[in-house]
Amino acid sequence: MSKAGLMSSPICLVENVNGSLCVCKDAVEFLSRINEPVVVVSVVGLYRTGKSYLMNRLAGKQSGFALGNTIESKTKGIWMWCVPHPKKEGHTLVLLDTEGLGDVAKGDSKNDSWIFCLAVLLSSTLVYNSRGTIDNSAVEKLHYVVELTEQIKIRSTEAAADEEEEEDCKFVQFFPSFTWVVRDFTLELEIEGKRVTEDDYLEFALKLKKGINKKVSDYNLPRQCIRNYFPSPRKCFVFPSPASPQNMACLESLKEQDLVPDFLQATGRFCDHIFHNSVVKTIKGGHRVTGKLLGHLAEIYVDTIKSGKVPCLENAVVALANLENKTAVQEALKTYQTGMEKVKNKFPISVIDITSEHQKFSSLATAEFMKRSFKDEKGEYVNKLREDIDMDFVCLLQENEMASERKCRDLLKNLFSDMNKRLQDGEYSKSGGYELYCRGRDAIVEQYRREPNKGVSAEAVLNEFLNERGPEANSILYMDTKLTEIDRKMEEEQERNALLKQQLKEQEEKCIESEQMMQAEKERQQDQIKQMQEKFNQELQQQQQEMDRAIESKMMEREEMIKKDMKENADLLNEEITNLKYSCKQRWRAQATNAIATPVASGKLCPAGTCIHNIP
Ligand SMILES: Nc1nc2c(ncn2[C@@H]2O[C@H](COP(=O)(O)OP(=O)(O)OP(=O)(O)O)[C@@H](O)[C@H]2O)c(=O)[nH]1
Ligand SMILES: [Mg+2]
Repeated sequence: MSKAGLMSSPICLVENVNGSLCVCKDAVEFLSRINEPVVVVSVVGLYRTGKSYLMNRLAGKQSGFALGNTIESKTKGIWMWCVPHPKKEGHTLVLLDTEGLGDVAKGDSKNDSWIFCLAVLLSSTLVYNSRGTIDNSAVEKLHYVVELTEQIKIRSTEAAADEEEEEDCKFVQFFPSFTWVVRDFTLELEIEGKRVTEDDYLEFALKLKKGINKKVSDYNLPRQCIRNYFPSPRKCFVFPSPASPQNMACLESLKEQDLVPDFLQATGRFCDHIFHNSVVKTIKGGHRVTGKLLGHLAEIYVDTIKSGKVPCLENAVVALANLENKTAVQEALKTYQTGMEKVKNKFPISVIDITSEHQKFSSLATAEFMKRSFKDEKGEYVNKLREDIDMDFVCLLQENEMASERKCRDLLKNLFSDMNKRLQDGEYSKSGGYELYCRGRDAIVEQYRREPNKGVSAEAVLNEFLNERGPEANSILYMDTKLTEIDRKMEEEQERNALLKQQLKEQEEKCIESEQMMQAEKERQQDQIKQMQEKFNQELQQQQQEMDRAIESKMMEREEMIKKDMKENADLLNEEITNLKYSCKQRWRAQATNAIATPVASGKLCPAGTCIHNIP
């Protein structure tokens, strides 16, 4: 993590005052400086169960998140601690400690549900912390999970209008992985006389009962919800009490050697698991969340909750994408401008040189944009970048032209200075003066043409210069007594022809230049289309991974059901898997058509070679 991202102690991310949630500006400001991807681990659970203490262990610190030593709940709202990820370089570990649920003194279960819901929405790993055992009462206390379907929407209202009710199975793709931590666990890990793992213990507690009566369905409901929302493999860790009863009162100040070795060993395994297996937080579509995006995400969700609406994953992604894509355009434009600023110092340069530099830096800028942008499915932002770059390029072309004009005029002025002196001395106002004048002038034009690096206006400036000197040549011609009337007429004709030739030369040069620019523009567009295609494939791949993860977890669930002879549930899961596969295929097909067709059809990004009118 960069120095800017160092945080000596936790700060409040979401305030909870009198039941009203509010994002702390300081925390968002802090996050906005973290451009690394974040692994977000949040802890939820009943109040006074040691959540803050557990989070301090994940931070590798004895203190940090405040603990309370009374029966009153301590943590309010959601607190955040950003630390360098201990195992993944270039990643920030964001620990979210939440307000304890079920505090009777608070008596606002709706507020509890929103805290739980925010922890789910913001994290990539959700740790559920409880004390004692995972019995039925412990599972029932996790009733907040049951409410999640009403509290989170995947798709926007418009997009969901033509779809059936949101299916639980889809949440699996976007929800964090789930770890249950049991504190002060004193039992033996044995089921029906056989030694089992902690994970088996959790799965045993989440086992569904057969039957359809109310009692069975009430029993099954929270379990079914946990299974539906949080994909297998779910993890479980059981910790013994951390210290001897007499030491418990001062747990926070105890040294490692005063803690129970089994507790140290279990928390060690837990921390290792979190550090190695918690993934970077992603949003719908698979885009990796940075600290900056996490801050925006918190604001978007809390504002939605405050306005009385239900947080929607898709709306959040669209809002985030708009924010991020706007910044991506600005950053990419800066890359182009910084690159071209150096080129400007070399002005005047040829068309070939300026267009190849322009091509190079606009390709770099597009790559920069692609790195950062996401969900720019209609190419709206990539086109905005292209337009901004084009506008800059037009100005640069003008500046290059002006620099060339200045240089060429100065050059001609210098080259003609001797001749001007001779003119003033009347050296050409004599018999045979016109021939002398023409020879001198032609030699200067030749010398001018030999001069390198004159830029794009060389012939135009020469043309203008010779035109300006036309009357001067004519008056010398008429003063030359050596010439007859016929000679003069012929010379005049030649003078006109020479000027015409010069004009043609200028036009020819312009023609070549515009062909060079057309070719460069064609290559630039091909490059942009290629980069868009690559980005599209990459996003598609991310979505595929998201879907694979969901399908895999459902398959595991199904295997389990088959093993446990719960055919009905297995059939249901089978249906969900088929639905997931089908909707995934449909989505890709739609996106593929959209992504490839839209930019071309809109005429904003023309297929190579058809967009000459866009050339500045
Ligand atoms: N018995 C027991 N006590 C613990 C454990 N971990 C922490 N404590 C103590 O329990 C008390 C509450 O710990 P916290 O970490 O503040 O608990 P919390 O869940 O964050 O509490 P709230 O923020 O109020 O919800 C403190 O006195 C801790 O020292 C544990 O594993 N077992
Ligand atoms: Mg706490």
